[in-house]
Amino acid sequence: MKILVANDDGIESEGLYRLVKSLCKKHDVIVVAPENQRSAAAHSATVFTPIIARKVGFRNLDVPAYSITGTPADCVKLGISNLMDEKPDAVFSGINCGPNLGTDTLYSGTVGAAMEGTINHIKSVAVSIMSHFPSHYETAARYALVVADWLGENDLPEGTMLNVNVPDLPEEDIAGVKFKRLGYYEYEPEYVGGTNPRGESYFWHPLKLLDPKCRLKQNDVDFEWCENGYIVVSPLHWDWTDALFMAVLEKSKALQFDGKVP
Ligand SMILES: [Mn+2]
Repeated sequence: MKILVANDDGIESEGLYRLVKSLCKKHDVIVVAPENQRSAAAHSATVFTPIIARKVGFRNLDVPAYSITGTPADCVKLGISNLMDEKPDAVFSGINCGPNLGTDTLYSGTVGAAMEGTINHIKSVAVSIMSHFPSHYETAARYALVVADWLGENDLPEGTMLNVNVPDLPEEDIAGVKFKRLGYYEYEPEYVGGTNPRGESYFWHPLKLLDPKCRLKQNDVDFEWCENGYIVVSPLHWDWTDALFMAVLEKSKALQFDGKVP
């Protein structure tokens, strides 16, 4: 397959290199990645400033690579529309340094890039490793190749991408693969504050989970399995519409409005 590889940790990221190194063994790979760290950029797009794209060498690998000033989703959109001669067969995003599970997927640039592939009708996959200081990229890289080979023979439903999280373990210690729904993460609500040297107030996200309080309410969701040594794959769809509640709203007379004064 022809695979476009993007990420949100930036062109220099080790995870991106390991993913490309694995996929290019069997597939044609092109890399388009942000020049800087763009984690938590979600699906944001650059529309009020131009995006600069620079063709760059990609370490010791003979693959075309571009470093761009845009977001992770920009990488995929620009890659498909301007940087590639033809549409890729697949988009892979990652390997993200750190998990992208549960409600964190809403903030994830790794997932945002993959979702951009999906809404362009391309089979797309986000791959993340569970540790922020990974020791075993090879496991996630190897499983990404397994998924790529599967995608060579199989389609995803229209509008659906795969979100893959891999424990930071040697291959032989992986317990198996589970297909699970997203869980709900709850963070420490308050930012850590202070005063900077110029006398201005600042607020810094503590990135601290309220744990295990919120987790106790949940059963059989993605992060539980991932923490127990399983690779977890979650199919995600771009359509956030709550169809059941839409039917409730349609029946609500109080919400009707026709512009006439009663
Ligand atoms: Mn990231």
